[in-house]
Amino acid sequence: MAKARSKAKAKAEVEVELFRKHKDEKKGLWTWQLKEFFQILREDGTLVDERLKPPLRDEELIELYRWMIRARTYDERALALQRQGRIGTYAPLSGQEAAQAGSAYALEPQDWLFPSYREHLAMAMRGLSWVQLLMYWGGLEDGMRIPEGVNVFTVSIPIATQLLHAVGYAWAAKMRGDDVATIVYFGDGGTSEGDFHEALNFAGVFQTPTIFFCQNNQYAISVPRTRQTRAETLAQKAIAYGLEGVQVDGNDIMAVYKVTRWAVEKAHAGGGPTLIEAITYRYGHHTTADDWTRYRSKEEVEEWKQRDPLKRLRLYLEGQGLWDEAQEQRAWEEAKAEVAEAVQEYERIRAQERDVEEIFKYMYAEMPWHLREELEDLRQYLRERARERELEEGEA
Ligand SMILES: Cc1ncc(C[n+]2csc(CCOP(=O)(O)OP(=O)(O)O)c2C)c(N)n1
Ligand SMILES: [Mg+2]
Repeated sequence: MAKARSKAKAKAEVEVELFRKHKDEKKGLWTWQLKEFFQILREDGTLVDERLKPPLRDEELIELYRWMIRARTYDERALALQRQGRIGTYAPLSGQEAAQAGSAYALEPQDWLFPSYREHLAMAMRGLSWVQLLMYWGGLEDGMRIPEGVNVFTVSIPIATQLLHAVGYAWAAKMRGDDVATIVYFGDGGTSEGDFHEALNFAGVFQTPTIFFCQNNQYAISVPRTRQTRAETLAQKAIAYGLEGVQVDGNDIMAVYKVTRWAVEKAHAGGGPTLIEAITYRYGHHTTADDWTRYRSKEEVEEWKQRDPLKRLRLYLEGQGLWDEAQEQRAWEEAKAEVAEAVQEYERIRAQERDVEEIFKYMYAEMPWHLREELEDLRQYLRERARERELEEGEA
């Protein structure tokens, strides 16, 4: 075990050297950690430097590409379901597939993932089904009853609260001597929350095995990144807390995987936390309750689509002779069928009779007295309403 760890550490050091050397040609020693933008796979599907390619097998790259296709398919379908009133509010992820797939794939099986509300792909890759995700967005409480063995926490709607959960879990694991790291996802806007600073500070002091994964998608609803902070990068915020911070091309799955893998290996080897800023973009609305045309130009969105994470990996795979048009078509068809099946199953579950107890029952192992009281109040209210309705109908 110790040997494996020191080997992993040595490997991580080599990789760090590679990043530095690669970047040092232009700027100083610290720049790759602070300001430089780490990229391996260019927009046109070629590699910046052959030596930077992460140790992923061809089949793994294909599988990652398939995951991104599934996610985009799910995203488009979920958006349509919301417009048809078949699920509630929905937060689209399109554009951020590489950031999520590359980072989630870098984890060890025993690691834990703490999502915000946009991490459908990262959650699915860690074992949560599309059906459960649809249940959550459809307002069914048990959508977030995470199955045993799926190391994913529940969705966090309050911005940045999940960072503290991830640090707390990692700290507990460290105290228990468990070989577990945590990864937590948040946005550019999340870095302005007090919770972000508390979490990074605590993680630095107690050297918790935590990967802070910021998907900088340029906006917090309508607020652009430039209004979030005067700092040149979000990654550099790590410095104040004594952590390492890396800025990576979030639309480049190879770079995201490599940097996250380095941070995961470091965390498991006792090297403490890392802040990763993944530069990316959401193509769609913040949520279905938003309208991006009010604060972004069509040109801006089109420009980002030139850096599309799927297109880039597809070009690479085609260039390597690993992928062709027929496989492409089949992959989209398979994804469509998979998502359609999930939608069908979700609607079957949604049509079932449900009890209001569900609203209260999943927060605690045993329902505390105040929730029991609220549940009784609600039942009482519903009984009264039903009686009133009967009377009204009787009179009519
Ligand atoms: C504590 C808190 N304050 C405000 C909100 C309302 N709110 C929801 S999403 C959001 C913007 C978050 O932006 P960012 O962190 O960049 O994440 P993104 O949605 O872009 O992924 C805000 C302000 C909230 N959910 N929680
Ligand atoms: Mg954002």
